[in-house]
Amino acid sequence: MKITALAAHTPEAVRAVLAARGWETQPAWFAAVGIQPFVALIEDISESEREALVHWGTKSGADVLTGGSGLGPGGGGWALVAGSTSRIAPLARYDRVPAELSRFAPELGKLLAARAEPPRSWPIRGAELSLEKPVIIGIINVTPDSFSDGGHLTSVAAAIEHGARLTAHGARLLDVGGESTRPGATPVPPDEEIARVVPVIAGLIKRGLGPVSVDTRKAGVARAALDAGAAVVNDVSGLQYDPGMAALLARADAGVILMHMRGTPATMDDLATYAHVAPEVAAELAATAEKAERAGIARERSVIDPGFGFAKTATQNFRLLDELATIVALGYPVAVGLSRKRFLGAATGRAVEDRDRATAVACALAWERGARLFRVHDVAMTREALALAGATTNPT
Ligand code: PMM
Repeated sequence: MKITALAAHTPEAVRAVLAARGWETQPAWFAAVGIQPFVALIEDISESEREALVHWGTKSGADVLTGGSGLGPGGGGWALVAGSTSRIAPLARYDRVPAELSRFAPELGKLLAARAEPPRSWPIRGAELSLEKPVIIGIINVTPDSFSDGGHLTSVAAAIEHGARLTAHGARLLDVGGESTRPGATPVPPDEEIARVVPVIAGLIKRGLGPVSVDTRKAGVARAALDAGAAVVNDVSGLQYDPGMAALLARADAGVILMHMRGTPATMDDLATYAHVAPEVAAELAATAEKAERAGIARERSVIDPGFGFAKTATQNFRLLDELATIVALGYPVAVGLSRKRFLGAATGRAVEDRDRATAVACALAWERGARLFRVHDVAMTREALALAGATTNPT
């Protein structure tokens, strides 16, 4: 007799075992995916829903842990439902569960569908970026005060040259920003921001570089950037800062990056209060993405970003990176901005100008947890780390 404990974090191990024993490709894959663990936290449920879940768990072989009062607006109770995906899946079907549990079916169905069919591409203006391979977004900050490279790109020509270098190193999108959003940074008037970013965007496009993204919270700046040829708007405020942004983006055919933050760069450090950071950021990002869709921005155009360093302490950033799958589970492509951030210095002891190795490793960890877009300063180093991560997790 021989017993082997297989790797459980990927369906690949089970698939390989079944394939080697003569299973057809598709059934082997479905069986392997069905065995993958699925854990859902269900909140605001009633006492009777809790009881019905416990009963269902006993019958179906899923683990169900519950607690809470069963009082309050939605019920106030909670349940953790855990087990293999195939055991949990019937809970997402009206026709397979008792009536008391049918309220959970639509939301669970969405989560299971998102996991089974993650987005494979991202439509932006004039292009469709495949997410099968990492999308590296090269940073071009044209600000006198950005925290990590501020002041280096003082002329339009230097910024365009920088864009050419990032493209040569493997960037698939160039993100041009004219306003620093580091903690405590002072806002830049829209005219000044436009004067900084538009000549660079126009210059990059004239040189055949890009596609180009504009990093702005302001609708007026986004409009000027789109007029200059930008294909993506990267709004670090997640449509919170400028009430005109959602309507502008609904009219444009651009890609949109919706980042999570609380407050503004001036106030965000005081708002880093979470009982459990990943589910709370996920819930706030889901609300932002729904707001975008309600405003008329096509769902498939939205990428979400948990906003590392924005209204998060170092410890919260580490938890968020480790639990990034909670954000990925929402079903949108996930972008991460880890480059040179302070929490990387907290782990490595390295100064801001010496954090590109830590950035590359953090991006590889994020890829493994499901992130597909990586906003970085040093494209070449991150590209190597992601080539390795991609070759490991996508062996075909
Ligand atoms: N971080 C910064 C600026 N823009 N955009 C997205 N989508 N995600 C981020 O994490 C993010 C961002 C701050 O970093 P910088 O000053 O080095 O550009």
